[in-house]
Amino acid sequence: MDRFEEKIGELLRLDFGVTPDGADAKQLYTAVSQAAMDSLRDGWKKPAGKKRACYFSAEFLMGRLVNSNLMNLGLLEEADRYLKAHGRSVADFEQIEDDALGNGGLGRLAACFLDSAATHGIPLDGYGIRYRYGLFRQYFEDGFQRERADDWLRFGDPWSVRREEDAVEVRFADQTVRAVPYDMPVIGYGGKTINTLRLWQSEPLSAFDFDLFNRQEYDRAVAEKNRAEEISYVLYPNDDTDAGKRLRLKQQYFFSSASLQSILREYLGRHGEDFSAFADEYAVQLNDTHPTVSIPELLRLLMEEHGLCYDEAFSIAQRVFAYTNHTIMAEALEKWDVGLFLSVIPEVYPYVVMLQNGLKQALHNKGINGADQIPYYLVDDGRIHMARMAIFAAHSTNGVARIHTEILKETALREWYAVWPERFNNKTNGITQRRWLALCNPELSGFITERIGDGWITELDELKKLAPYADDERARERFLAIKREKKCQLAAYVKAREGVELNPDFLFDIQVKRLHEYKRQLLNAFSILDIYFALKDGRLTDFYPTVFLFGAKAAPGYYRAKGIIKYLNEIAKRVNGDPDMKGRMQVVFVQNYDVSYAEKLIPAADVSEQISTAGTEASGTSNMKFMLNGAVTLGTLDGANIEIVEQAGAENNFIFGATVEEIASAASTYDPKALCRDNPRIRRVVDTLVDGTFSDGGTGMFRELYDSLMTGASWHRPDQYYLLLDFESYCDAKLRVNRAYRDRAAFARKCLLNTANAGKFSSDRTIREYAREIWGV
Ligand code: GL7
Repeated sequence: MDRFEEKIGELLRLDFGVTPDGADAKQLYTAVSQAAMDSLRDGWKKPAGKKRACYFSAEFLMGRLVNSNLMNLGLLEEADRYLKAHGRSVADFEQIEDDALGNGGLGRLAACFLDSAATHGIPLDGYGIRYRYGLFRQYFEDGFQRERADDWLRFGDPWSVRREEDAVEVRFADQTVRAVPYDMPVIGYGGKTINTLRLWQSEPLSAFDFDLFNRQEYDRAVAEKNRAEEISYVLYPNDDTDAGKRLRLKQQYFFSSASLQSILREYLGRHGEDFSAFADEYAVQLNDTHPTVSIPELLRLLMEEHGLCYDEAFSIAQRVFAYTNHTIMAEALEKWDVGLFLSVIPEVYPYVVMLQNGLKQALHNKGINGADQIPYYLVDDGRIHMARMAIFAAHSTNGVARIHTEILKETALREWYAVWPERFNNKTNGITQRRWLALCNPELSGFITERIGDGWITELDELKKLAPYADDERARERFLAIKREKKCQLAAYVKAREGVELNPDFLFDIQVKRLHEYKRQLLNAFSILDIYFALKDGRLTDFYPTVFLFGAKAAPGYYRAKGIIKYLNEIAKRVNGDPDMKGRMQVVFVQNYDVSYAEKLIPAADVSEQISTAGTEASGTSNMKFMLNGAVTLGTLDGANIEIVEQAGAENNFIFGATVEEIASAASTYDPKALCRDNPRIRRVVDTLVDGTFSDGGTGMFRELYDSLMTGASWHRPDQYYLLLDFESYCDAKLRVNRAYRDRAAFARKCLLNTANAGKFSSDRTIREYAREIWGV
């Protein structure tokens, strides 16, 4: 027995008083995790004298850490062997909750970046918030979404270390709190580099007011504590929308200020008050506008506490900060009401004004009279525009897929691009193949490694060598057998979680992502109904049996998104309850889609639904995960889909719908009412929202959805995501995939070519581009 196993036994004995055979899953999880932590303690130190990059992000959607950490440390097999010897396995850790401190793509991207940087020896640390409650847990009640708190800490947090000595104070107008960091090791594959994810927890300056307590004023005694803890209490469940709330601004300032203070403290320890090397030692990437208040805060710290003048401070800030834009959706670009800002962090506001003046001067120097042009105001109409501030004060602004960056330059941010074109650059997103292939699909990983070796685990471009196997009959058969195996595993999981039976011989067509109008789950619903009616009417006779799977959380306040969930659940009830559909078609909406569910769903997919309105999905990242696991994309020319098809070949995917240009030119003539009137297929499916086919339980949700398509809300046009414009081409494409699936060998070839060409979409490639082109590390 080696050191690791000994340590597990010892921890079980000392912490829980149990033997390995008597321990439950949670105790084993804790002991195995702590033993692994123990093994890396020596390697977890910041090497001196190197520039470090800091990823400031309000979200890190890490998912379950135990398996990935054990894998990266090279302990996964040993742990599993140990557990098996005691009648258990790492699969038992599935009951341990995910670490869901993020909403969706933006937070998961941050997690993939940390994994990639550590794997490739890039010094990158994450800085964020240790939310007490992560993204809500979802369940359905009569087809309606319900939410529960995500109490992720109830299994303990063996992967974090509280660093009392590094606590700092953060000051607001109405309170001062202690920010206490919890550090998590970010372990690169092979365990050579260990970076840090530092998450801040908000606490009161003094735990408890004993004076009040003694006077029996219990409520007031704990009130202060509660008010402090409130700041890091819960993640805002909004995805691609701006919360615009006071508490949200507090959260942003809280972690921005704490992170900057922590970096400054480190730097001062090495250099004293000489700031000349600061920008050579730190780069800070702002993940969306959420941490942008870091810019005036750094100015404040440098000027007020260290006596620098504005020009010196600004020059440092500009060299340190870089900004990533993740969306062009107007409703997601953060703007803070000046009054609110002043009431929360009045001490920071003067620095916003200085930046505004600095901008005016900079524009003047370029011969532009910014004062005449609204887009150049940082403070405009009583609101502070955080994206504008980031573009002006940072040296780099990047989009997250080629088309997204083009849209930023040509449309969304064109005035800024005109002034500072050199600041704009693209960094197409990526995903880590360690979690999204090696860990979630050991069967396909084994298949690949047998044929081309395991170099792909750290250099995904190696997958190119797999391409010739797409023409090898035996390889294709093996691939199909693995896909079936993954479907069986998913079926068992779905049976246990949802109580629904899936048939592994069906085509698996999957759309999993946050529920949002622009992602067009409603269009998918319409196409399913269209097929359903065609099957019922006997118009469609050669349909290959298909299960349409959905997973999506709706922001709790997003009424329409919740209506779409209810509608899909009604469709599922109808289709699955119809004896005519037995063996032909099934619709399943799984509950509480999260990282761990994704790890089961994605490897089992034949078809990846990526159907956003062209120009709306900045990049998407699940599209890359499906591709890597050998699914074909049924999608629009939007976000990274464009680059996926470019890599894997249009002939191996199923592209449909209007392009960005076509959407733009349809804008003035598009008439959903007329389409409904003139096209009986469209009319029939859309009418199910209002003709009594389905019940929304008397909520009026379906009528509201109908109206959103036909008349629009007062502030925008009807069907602003052009569902009905793309309806026919989408349905055609869906049937094209379905027919293609009958020729299993030809379909397997397409799937394999998708996997073989996924190399570009490794977050290893992305993070190296950030490191080289933005941070200089
Ligand atoms: C997002 C984009 O919507 C998504 O397309 C992108 O892949 C992701 C990561 O860059 O960022 N922007 C955003 O606000 N959220 C996203 O997922 C929540």
